[in-house]
Amino acid sequence: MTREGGSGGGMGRCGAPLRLALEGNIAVGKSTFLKLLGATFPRWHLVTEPVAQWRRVPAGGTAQAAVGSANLLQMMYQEPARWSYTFQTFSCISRLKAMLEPLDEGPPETPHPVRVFERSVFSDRYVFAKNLFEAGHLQPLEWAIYQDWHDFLLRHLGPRATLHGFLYLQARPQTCLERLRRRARSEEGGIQLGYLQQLHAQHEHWLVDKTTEIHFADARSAPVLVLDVDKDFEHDVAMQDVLMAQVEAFVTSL
Ligand code: UDP
Ligand code: D5M
Ligand code: MG
Repeated sequence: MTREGGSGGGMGRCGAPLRLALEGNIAVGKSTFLKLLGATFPRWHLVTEPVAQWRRVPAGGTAQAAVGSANLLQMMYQEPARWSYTFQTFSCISRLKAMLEPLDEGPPETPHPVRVFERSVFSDRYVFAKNLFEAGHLQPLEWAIYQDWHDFLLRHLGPRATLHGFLYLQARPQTCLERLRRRARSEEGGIQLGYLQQLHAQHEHWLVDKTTEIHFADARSAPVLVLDVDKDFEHDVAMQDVLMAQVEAFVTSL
C-alpha cells in the first residue's frame, strides 16, 4: 500500500462518521501511530490526546492576581493520593470536549469519514481510574462519585459519545518503558516498570480477555483490533504497511 494511497472507505452506519479510539499503554507509540494514520489516510480526522492542556491548566487566582498555570500531570505523578481524582475529572472532561467538537464540514467531496481519538473516556475509566482505585490512590468515595458522573454523562450523551471500534496497540511493558525513557517527558521520570505492568494488565482485561465489567452496551460490543507493535514500527516501512493494511481491513469491516 502506498503512503497516500488509502482512502479507507469508512462511512459508518447511517452515513455518520466512524469513530475509533486508539488505545494502549503509556509510550507504546500511539501518537507516532496517529501520524502514520494521517499520512496514509489523509482524509481521516485525527485527534491527539490533550496532554498539553493537562500540563498547563489555567490555575485561576483572584481578580487582582492570576497565578498562572498548574502542571496537573506532574502533580498527579508526584502526589497521586492528592491529585488523582482531580486529574480524572479534568482528563475526562477534556476528552469529552474533543469528542463533541463539531467537525469542519468542508466541501462535500472532502468529508472526514473516519475520526480517530488518541485514547477515550473508556480508557480513562477502565484503565487509569480503575487502576488508581485498586492502587489506593482514589478513595472508595472518590471512585463511587467518579463512576456516578461518568455513567450519567455518557448515558445522557448517548450516541454522541459512542465509539464504533477500538485499535489497541499492544507491546510488552518493558518495551513501553524503553520508549518512555527515550521520549523523556519530564513528568514521567519516576514511572517504574511495575506501573506499566499494571496498566498493561488493565488494557488486556478490558480489550483482550474482556473480563473488565463495562457499563455501556455499545462500548462492550465494539470490535477491537489488536495490533502487535512490540517491534519498532516507527522506522520500519514494511511493518507500517502491514499495520495500515490491518487498520484499513478493520475499518472496512465495520
Ligand atoms: N517509538 C519508537 N518506536 C516505535 C514507536 C514509538 O521508538 O515503533 C518512540 C517514539 O519516537 C517516542 C516514544 O517511542 O519517542 C513514545 O512514542 P509515542 O509518543 O508515540 O507514544 P504514546 O505515549 O503516544 O503511546
Ligand atoms: O499518555 C499521556 C500521559 O498522561 C501519560 O503519562 C499517561 C497519562 N494519562 C492519560 N490519561 C490518564 C488518566 N485518565 N489517568 C492518569 N493518567 C493518565 P501517553 O500514553 O504518553 O500518550
Ligand atoms: Mg501520545
